[in-house]
Formats: sequence, structure tokens, C-alpha cells
Amino acid sequence: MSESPGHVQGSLAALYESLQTSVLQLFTDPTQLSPGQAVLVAASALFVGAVVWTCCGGQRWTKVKLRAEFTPGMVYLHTLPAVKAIPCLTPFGIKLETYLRMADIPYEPMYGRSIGPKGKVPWIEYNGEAMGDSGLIMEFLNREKGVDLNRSLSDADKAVGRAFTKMVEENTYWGMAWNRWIDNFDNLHDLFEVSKTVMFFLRPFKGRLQQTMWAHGIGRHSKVDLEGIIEKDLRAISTFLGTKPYLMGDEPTEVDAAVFGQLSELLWTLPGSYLHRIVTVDCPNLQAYCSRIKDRYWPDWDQLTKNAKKTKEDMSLYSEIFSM
Ligand SMILES: N[C@@H](CCC(=O)N[C@@H](CS)C(=O)NCC(=O)O)C(=O)O
Repeated sequence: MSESPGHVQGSLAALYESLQTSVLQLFTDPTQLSPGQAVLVAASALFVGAVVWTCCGGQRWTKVKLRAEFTPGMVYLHTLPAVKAIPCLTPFGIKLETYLRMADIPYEPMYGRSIGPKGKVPWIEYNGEAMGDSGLIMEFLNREKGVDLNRSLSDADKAVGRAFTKMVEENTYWGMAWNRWIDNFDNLHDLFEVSKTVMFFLRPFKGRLQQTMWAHGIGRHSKVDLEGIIEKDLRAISTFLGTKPYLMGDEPTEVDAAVFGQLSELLWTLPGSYLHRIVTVDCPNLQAYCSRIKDRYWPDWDQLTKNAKKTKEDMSLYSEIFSM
């Protein structure tokens, strides 16, 4: 039997009245709250919290802890610590650090304070201010330090550089993320050099990444389709690079930092994957390109990766970042 609208309205009014009384009781004498009232107040608080959370898009605001002291003009680079295969496990970190090296900008890497202003790594502290996003940081430092790695490029070349940067960061990147964190999560302990039990604490990130990729849209493809999409990206870079030493010609420009950031993760952290096969076997000019940039800008690569076995503190840093 269905209830009449008048009856429903009456029940809602009674519920509202009871809630009002309970909230009043909570603020006047909470010890007198009956169990039923307590449940009603708690359920309402949960409901309001869920509505606020949804309206804010599930965004969590992070408060950045800055250094108490700093050297004016020094870039404090917050990024992920090295693993045995690579000095930094985020392609955006490799990109930013390669740019700093190409532009000869002094910086100090920092691994302890993970949370940046956008809840992502890398980020920097500069003259007491925090800044996130590798691309925006590069634009800022170009202005601040009077640097322009793209100075020799025509406007059309700059446009091509921008298009490749966005392709690798907004598209190709997800192929790496999927392969590392979803397809091969069970083997990741080897890269971190920790036990499988420790990796259990990073497991929630796998599910969160799947949700992110679904929301983005790229996570809705079948594995075969996704691999085909990423392969076309890599072949496009390879074709454009051809026999040139760098993407835009004889000298490196900003796009090389971005593309190296992404390709280096495929080449050195995903052995045995289809991505590694493309970069080494199908498009060997990409492998040579990565080695060229590594040899020129990362003479300390082996030093940095030699003793990269992860401590418990390192792993809690990863789990802090990836649980945000
Ligand atoms: N557009 C950003 C992307 C940075 C980014 O996505 N970093 C990833 C690591 S590869 C991250 O911090 N992920 C944690 C998260 O999304 O919560 C940049 O260029 O810095």
C-alpha cells in the first residue's frame, strides 16, 4: 500500500522536529541525549558531510609545510626518492630535474615533505613559497631566472614542442601508469626492493588509479586498445625524432625534458613490458635518445640509483603521496 503525500510530509516534519530537539540537546546537555537521538544526530552529520564532500568534488585541501629557513634564489625540489632503476619514480620529477640541469639552475632535492600545494609530486619551494606542476614551475623559473631553452625555436616549432609535451603527459603517461601500477602491481616490490607485505600498504593506490583513469576516459579501453593507443604515440615520437639528436634539432629544448621524463620510465623501470619492447626493439632511436640525454645531463645516475633500497620511511612517503 503506498503512502499519501500528506502522510510523508507529516513524517518528514516529525523527523525534522526530532532532529531539532536532538541538536539542541547536544549543545545544551549532551549527557541527556537518548541513544535514538544520538544515532539521529550522527546520521545527519554524516549526511551533511557527504553532501559537502560531493559539492566540493571530493577535493582534499592540503596544507603545505614549508622550510623554516631557505637560501634566497635556491630551488628546493620535492620529488620521489630514487629506486634501483631510476633516480625518480615520477616522469614529471625526471622532467623537472632534467630541465633544471639543462638550464643550469641550482637546486636542492628534498624527499621528506611530500605534500605539495596540488597534492602531487613534484613541487618546489622557492623564496618561501610553494608551487606545484612541473610545467608551471618551468614557466615560472624561465621568467625568474631569465632562462629560455626554446629561444632558437620558431613559433611553429614551439607549437610542435607543446603538442608533443601534452601528448606524452596527458596520454602516453597513462600507459606507463597502467602497466606499472595495475598490470604489474604484484611485481612492484622488486623495483622498490621491499617485501610483498610492505607493498600491501600501497595497494589502495591501484584502485584509486583505476578510478582516476576511468574518470579520465582512457581507463575505459580494453587492454588491447589502450596498448595500441600508446604504441601510436611512441611511434609518432620516433618518426618525428628520426635521426636528429634531439626532438627539435641539434640542441635540447624544453620538450626533450618532458619526453625524456616519460620515456626514461618506460625504458628503465618496465623491463619485459610491451612499452619497453617498443622503445628498444621497434623504435631503437628512442632508446638512443634517452641514453644521449642521460649521459649528458645525469652523470650521477648510477650514483643516485646505487643505494636506492627503500627504507620504511621512504615507503611511508610513497603511501602518503599515493593515498591523497
Ligand atoms: N601535471 C603535473 C602532474 C604530476 C603528477 O601527476 N604526479 C603524480 C605522480 S606521477 C602524482 O603526484 N600522483 C599522486 C596523485 O595523483 O594523487 C605535473 O606536471 O607536475
